[in-house]
Amino acid sequence: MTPEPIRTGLKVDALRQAVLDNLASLQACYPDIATPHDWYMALAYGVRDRMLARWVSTVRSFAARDVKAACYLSAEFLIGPQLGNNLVNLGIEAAAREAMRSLGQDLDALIALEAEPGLGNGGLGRLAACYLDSLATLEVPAIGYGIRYEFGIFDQEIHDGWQVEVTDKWLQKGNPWEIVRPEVSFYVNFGGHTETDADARVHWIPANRVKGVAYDTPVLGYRVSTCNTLRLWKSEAVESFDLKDFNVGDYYGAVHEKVISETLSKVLYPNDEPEIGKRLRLAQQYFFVSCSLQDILRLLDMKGEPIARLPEMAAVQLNDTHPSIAVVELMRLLVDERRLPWEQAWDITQRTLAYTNHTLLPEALETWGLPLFRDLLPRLLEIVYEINRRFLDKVRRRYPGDDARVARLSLIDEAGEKRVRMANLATVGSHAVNGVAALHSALLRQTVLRDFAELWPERFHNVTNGVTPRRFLVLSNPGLAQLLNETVGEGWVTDLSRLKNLEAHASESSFQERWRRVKRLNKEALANLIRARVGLAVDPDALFDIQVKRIHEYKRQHLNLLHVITLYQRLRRNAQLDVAARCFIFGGKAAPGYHMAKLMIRLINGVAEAVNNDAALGGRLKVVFFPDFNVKNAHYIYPAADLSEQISTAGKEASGTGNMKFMLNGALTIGTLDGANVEIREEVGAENFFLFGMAADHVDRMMREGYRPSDYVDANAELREALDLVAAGHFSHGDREMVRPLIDNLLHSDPFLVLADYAEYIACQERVSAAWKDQGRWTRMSILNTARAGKFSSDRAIREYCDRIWKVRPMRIALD
Ligand code: 26Q
Repeated sequence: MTPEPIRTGLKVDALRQAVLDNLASLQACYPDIATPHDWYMALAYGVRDRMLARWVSTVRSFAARDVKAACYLSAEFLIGPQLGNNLVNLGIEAAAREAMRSLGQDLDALIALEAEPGLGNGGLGRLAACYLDSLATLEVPAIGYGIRYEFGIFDQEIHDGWQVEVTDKWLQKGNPWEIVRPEVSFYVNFGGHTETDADARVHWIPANRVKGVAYDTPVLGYRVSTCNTLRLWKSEAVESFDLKDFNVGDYYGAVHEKVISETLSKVLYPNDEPEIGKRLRLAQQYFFVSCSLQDILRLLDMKGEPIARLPEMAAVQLNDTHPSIAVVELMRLLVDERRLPWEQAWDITQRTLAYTNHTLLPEALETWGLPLFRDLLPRLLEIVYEINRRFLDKVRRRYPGDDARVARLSLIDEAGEKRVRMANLATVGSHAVNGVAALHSALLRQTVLRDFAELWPERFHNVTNGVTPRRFLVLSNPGLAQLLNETVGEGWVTDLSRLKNLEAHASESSFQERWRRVKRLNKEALANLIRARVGLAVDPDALFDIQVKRIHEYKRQHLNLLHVITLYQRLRRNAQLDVAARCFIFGGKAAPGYHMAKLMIRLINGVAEAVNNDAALGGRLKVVFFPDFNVKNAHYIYPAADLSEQISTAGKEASGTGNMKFMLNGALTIGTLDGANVEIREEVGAENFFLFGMAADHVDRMMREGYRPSDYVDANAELREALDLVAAGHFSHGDREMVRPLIDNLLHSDPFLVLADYAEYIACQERVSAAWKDQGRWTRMSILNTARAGKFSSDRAIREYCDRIWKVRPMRIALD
């Protein structure tokens, strides 16, 4: 038999030879002296080689054909570690394992070495990554556009119970997955002023100019030849610009400008950050949007297509308002640079762009003060005004005399300091607007974008979020994946609805036994990790009750904590009480400037210290704060969960996607009627979901009619006792001052109705405990959760975007 080619062969021998070659020619070493990192790099380059032929074929097919592509613009792509995922999608995990074993290396250890590309905050960034996986798997021509942050989301350490932020140096040891394309680069202007020439043409005379350089990462679909591109922009200084044109004689001034240019793609901003880095954040947004749109127009030119066909060739999706400056920048490119008439440019812009909203929280809606906007992007502000003038003229004609409505619809908020409303801008400039879960989309139409929904009801859609079963099941839960393969066949990986066929086995005791065995091994793996990271022993037989997500008051980690404290008190009162062993696991980062969230982390750790060290509890309760929750750690966490905490105040969590990852891995949900929980409950059945709490309309009514948190404390002795214990410093070494902001906030304002939902939450947790005692019943419910998770595949979500919003179709890639 002829041996396989070394750079493309998918069998053990070729892989083994490729790794040895790479060790020598890329890492400049040999097996005896190679470090684990050398082995990792040698393998990663070998895997990348195997993706390249597919990548090139995909690009070539796209360039040659008259097909439309989806362009996903997002300030965040939380792609997670790449090696394991690429092995899975190529279908060579077993071969790679064997090849590395023959070289004396453990594949899992190498996978664990990979740095996390933390280019996102949380749900929104991870959603973008799941969507790229599904687009490639569904063979849809697509490109993701974003920023190549040098520093991603900070790493979280816990010191004395407090969060400490540590810079994330993910690029320090090199990134084998990216390919820099110095020739794919664009200029982006900032500052200065505009001038109008004799032909009424506007020229933007910028004060500064930055270059964006493309860094490409291949995104391979699962067992297909489609390999799409994630194109991230790095900012660089434009040497000649500063030195020759503007800073003549001022060498140090020029170098300073250069430093500023290069800071544009330096760091990812955390959400929930009050007021810091505003100017740089807007500059980042404009920078990556301008590079991306220029690139899209360049690709159109390369295909020989006229500019008028842009909407037939590209669907540009705006992932929240972060890229919504695209509405204005596309108009600028079409009108100022391509010299199109305004009306035609506007028609093209609207038909090309679509906008996804991810939040209803008023404080999270992006606006930019006019002085900053004008100073940084003078030409764009002029275009915003022109868009607004034409838009409001139409509104006035339709609603004569309705000034209040005009003020609400305006792109400019005129109350107080004038600000540009980015959600209004995105809505006006798009042909489609969608929310991310049914409830969220309905509320969006009724609240934040109500006037727009009245104006253009046909523009509004819902696309419920989804998650990729490749990363969140095949890769991270191989034991369960194997059991599913044996039970329903392998088709579920790309057709998640096939998990339905598990239902027939849900009550079979032999199948239940195997199901529990898988969960048990996953819990042991997480327990080992907890021992290594936190130094705490937890019992894999206990109920693993998990809440992992960003720390935020609306997500109500403190409600969960009040339950822990309540159980703690009950056990301290009566050690004989029959309480099922539970291990409460929390994880998540707090924005560095969000003091209340950081205090919540401190309190979780304080409760953990008290609970874990109280001998009277007989080890029945354990509390863990798992540090540095990220995609890599998530691989161990979701598969080990028995209970998924989805307890946000109804109406506040747009969708949630962690809820879907837990469900897919057989966790039961305790949750409110919020975000996608509503649909999860519909799919799994009310009898398999632990529901509690006020519904969104009730929350809304209560907040409007006046909510008195103290009423709930007066009515509930256990709640009072729990709050008193916290207030007395029981979980803060006697420090009452430390916890005061949290207690005061709950007692005197409680904007997220923690106290109002407490009693129902505790009662619901009692139903959870009762269900847990009957392991047959629990296992059946667990199986049904996985069986009915089909809807929450990102493949389903992407099909909906393709059919309803983008009008983009798959394109088969033949390997050359
Ligand atoms: C904004 C301005 C300045 C700096 C940062 C930001 C910023 C960055 C990230 C604001 C928001 C985000 C991220 C938001 C997010 O993750 N939203 C979540 O999106 C998920 C996917 O749709 C939903 O499932 C979650 O419900 C939603 O909270």
